[in-house]
This record gives sequence, C-alpha cells and structure tokens, in this order.
Amino acid sequence: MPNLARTRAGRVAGRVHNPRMLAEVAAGLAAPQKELSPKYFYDQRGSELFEEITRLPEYYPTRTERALLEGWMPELMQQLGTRSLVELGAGSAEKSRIILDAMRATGLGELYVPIDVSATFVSQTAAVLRREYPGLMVEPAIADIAEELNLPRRIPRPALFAFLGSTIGNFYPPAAIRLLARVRAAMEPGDRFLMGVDLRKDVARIEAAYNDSEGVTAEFNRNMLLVLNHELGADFDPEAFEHLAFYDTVAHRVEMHLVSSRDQRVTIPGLPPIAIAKGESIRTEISTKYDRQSVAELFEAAGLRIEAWPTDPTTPFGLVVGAPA
Ligand code: SAH
Ligand code: AVI
Repeated sequence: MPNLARTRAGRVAGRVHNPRMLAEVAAGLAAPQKELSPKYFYDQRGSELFEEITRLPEYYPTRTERALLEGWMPELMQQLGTRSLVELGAGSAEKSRIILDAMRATGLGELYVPIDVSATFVSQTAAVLRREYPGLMVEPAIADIAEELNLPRRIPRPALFAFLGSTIGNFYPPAAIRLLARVRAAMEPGDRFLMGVDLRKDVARIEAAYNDSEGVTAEFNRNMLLVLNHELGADFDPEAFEHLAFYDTVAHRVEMHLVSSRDQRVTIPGLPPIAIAKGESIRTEISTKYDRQSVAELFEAAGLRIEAWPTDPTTPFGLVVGAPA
C-alpha cells in the first residue's frame, strides 16, 4: 500500500505489519549517511509539536506566510473565482482558513480537500472545518504526496491547489519536481497553484528557527524515533540522541540530524541489528530555502510557470502563484 497512514493500520494479531515503512527505514538506515523521511515526524504528537513550533518566537515562516495570505487572498480569490481548494500537507489547516474565508466571501466555494499523510490529524481537522464552514464540502484525502495525491473523483473547477508552509523544501529536488509535476497533471485550464516558500536570508536567523530556546524542535526531531518504536516495534532510546540543525550555505538548506551520544545497537524486528557509533548521525529532514530563480527552475521542470509573486522586500518568505506553462 502506497501510504504511511494506510499502513499504520497494519498491525496483525499484535505483530507489526508495515512492510513498506520497514523497507524504507531499512534502506535509509543502511545508507552511508543514515537517513529517515521527515514524513515520519507526523503522528498525533508530532503534528502537535509542529503546531507548537509555529508559535515559537524564533520560527518566523508561519507568521510571515499568514500575514502575506491575509493581505492578498481576498483579491486573489476575487480574480480566480475558485470553487475548490485542494491543499497538500494541510495539517491543522490553520492558515488555510484565510483562503477558505476569502473563498466564502466570493460565494463560489464548494469543496475543500485537505491532503495529508497524518490520517487522524487531517480527519480531526476536517471535522472541525465542517462545523466552521457549513455549506462547504470537506473531503480529506490521506496520501503520501511523494507517491500520489489521492484526489476525489469530482472537483468543481476552477480549483486552487495550495502547498503552504514551505513544505516543498522538505523534499530533495527530484522528489520536489515529481510532486509538482503531479500537481500540474491534476490541474485543468483555469486552475492555479499557490505555494509558500521560505527564502534565503541571514544564516543566524534561519538557524535560530531550527534551534529554538525552548527545545520544542529538538523534541519534534526525537519524536520520529518514538514513531518508529510504535510503528515498527523498534527500540530506539530518544534520550541517546542529540538534536542538531545547521544551515548549509552551498545547498541552501537546513539539515536536521539526530546525533548518537554513545555507541549503540538498535533492534527493529525483521532487520539485522543496527549499530550506530557515538557521534554518528541520522539525517531526519532537509529544509531548503529558495530565491526566485530556484523556484522558477523547479516550476519549469514540472511544467509550471510563475504567474505572480507578491513578496515585499522586507518579508523573508514568498507566496508564489503558478499556472500551467
Ligand atoms: N500546511 C501546514 C502544515 C505544515 S507541516 C502549515 O503550513 O503550517 C507539514 C505537513 O505536511 C504535516 O501536516 C505533515 O503531516 C504533512 N506531510 C509531510 N510529509 C508528507 C507527505 N509525504 N505526504 C503527505 N503529507 C505530508
Ligand atoms: C513542515 N516544514 C516546512 C517545517 C520546516 O521548517 O521545514 C518542518 C520543521 N522542521 C523543523 N521545524 C519545522
């Protein structure tokens, strides 16, 4: 089965049965630089920790993006006449409400499709939104967007596809291009794509956002090991790993790692024991930072073009509107 959320249900008679996740984790931990996908951050606790991150003083992206959306959505929605909002990686849909409000104000909004790998979280979000927006159809889709979008069959058009929060930056370029090409393939004439991108800026400011003083990001990072313990029956000791986040000025991205504080051996049922040396790390996330040129290159490779980019020079974040090329 292609996505984490579906496989998460896969416990058979008390035994873990999640072959796809197991294979992915096995490959990642066998690589010279051990690596796990950031999609494994987001169980219920991980999603809550991310929400906490968005409220931290150091984590500027969320509040900056929100201000841009507030300033710009009413006019954009008037222009586009959007009937459906399809949102990738929607999470709690906190900022999506700004788009939904603007869509409601036009009187044209019919459908909201929040897509997320975090099944319980997105189902809760959908239930809350149905109460907040009577008259709006809310049809959540559970999908690993690296693999599929799992869209409903009927989507009233024109639709706005949205991918907020700079989550695109958590995908390596080939995967990011495949994902955007998938969005492009789902678009019809008149549809638009709205993407939030965190922009290159002062390194100290970026690094502070991923090394907050309250240690919430560190807890979010370690939570991935608890997800593996729960889903795969692994025996990671999160306390035996230190949070590390730094900015790579050549690749223009933050890297998050978990660094082993001692020589240790981890057991995951179905795999040979995994030796992790003191000081060795597991990379858990990249968070790429963009400029206009790098976004244009991604879009071009995916068959999209930049139609509008309403940043102002003082904001360290971009909201890009894309259209089929
Ligand atoms: N859009 C929200 C949430 C961002 S957090 C915001 O801007 O604040 C990233 C969200 O993407 C989480 O809800 C997470 O569950 C989801 N996500 C991460 N990787 C994913 C994947 N591969 N497929 C689907 N959803 C994913
Ligand atoms: C979801 N994503 C865009 C966040 C980011 O900034 O890359 C996840 C995150 N990782 C650490 N803090 C927040």
